[in-house]
Amino acid sequence: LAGQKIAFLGTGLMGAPMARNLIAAGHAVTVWNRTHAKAEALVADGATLASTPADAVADCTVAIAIVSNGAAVADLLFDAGVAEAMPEASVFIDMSSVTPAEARHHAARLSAHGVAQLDAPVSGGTKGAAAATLAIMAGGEKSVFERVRPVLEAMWRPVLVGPSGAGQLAKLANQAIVGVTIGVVAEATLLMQAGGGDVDAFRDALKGGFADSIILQQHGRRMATGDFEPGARSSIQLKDMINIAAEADKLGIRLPLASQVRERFDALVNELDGADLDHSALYVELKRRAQKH
Ligand code: NA7
Repeated sequence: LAGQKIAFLGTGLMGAPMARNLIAAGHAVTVWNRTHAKAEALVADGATLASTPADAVADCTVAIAIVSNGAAVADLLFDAGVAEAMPEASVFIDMSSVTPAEARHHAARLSAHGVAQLDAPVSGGTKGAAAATLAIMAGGEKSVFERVRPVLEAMWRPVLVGPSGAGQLAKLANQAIVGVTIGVVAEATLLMQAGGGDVDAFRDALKGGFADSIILQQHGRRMATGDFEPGARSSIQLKDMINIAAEADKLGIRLPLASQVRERFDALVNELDGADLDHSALYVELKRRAQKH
């Protein structure tokens, strides 16, 4: 299935390296981004530039979007005319993180245009996107999933987790683990620092133990060095934490740990001006909280 005509909408922090990997896998990739310069940068890698999202998808077999949230996806699909312009029997893969309800709603509206949707949000951050080692959680029909699986494999490991919306539910569960883990890695780092321990040696010592994780190593390192250049923005982690709370509410369950962490991300974004800092900057908010007066 190499050589698909792929339209790629949204070449932000995640989208740009993902589009590069699709080109490297031998697909013909047409790119569009709201801020045009970010899409233009991919022409040197072999992408074709489209001037509107509708133009980008006009003769595609598969369209992929990875934009900020569900409202941005709806803008593209229904205001910018993507749903209308998608060829009959093409597949729209939404790799953005949106709510399960939004995913199901978009899928239903697209099917009226003869277009199938797969929700396929990812985990692995910009490093995973660049290295083509993204975990991909897909929701939709099995036949559609099988059709586009080779395309997704250019980005790593797609797994079908259920019907439409299930990929987004898995992503929310994933983000609960990410958010809470970042929080506890920050608290562990603060504990070590308060007691005069060497935090770099600490992370090294924990390698391979029960508490080891990519978050301990990658995000913990950022906390130690104060490097909060965004790999994943705090504003986006906050969106996920809000969506987790809303979904839990809808399902009638309480998630007290995720809810604590949502409040801390809210403070980071809205009190400390941290929207565009990496989500590991939760450390800064927790450090502020750690000071006893
Ligand atoms: P970024 O780097 O903030 O990228 C967000 C992208 O979404 C970027 O291309 C934006 O265009 C685009 N965007 C945002 N709003 C719109 C609207 N209304 N219409 C069209 N395009 C829009 O985030 P990431 O790459 O880290 O994350 C993207 C998704 O992956 C997100 O759902 C995460 O949760 C997971 P811009 O360049 O600002 O013009």
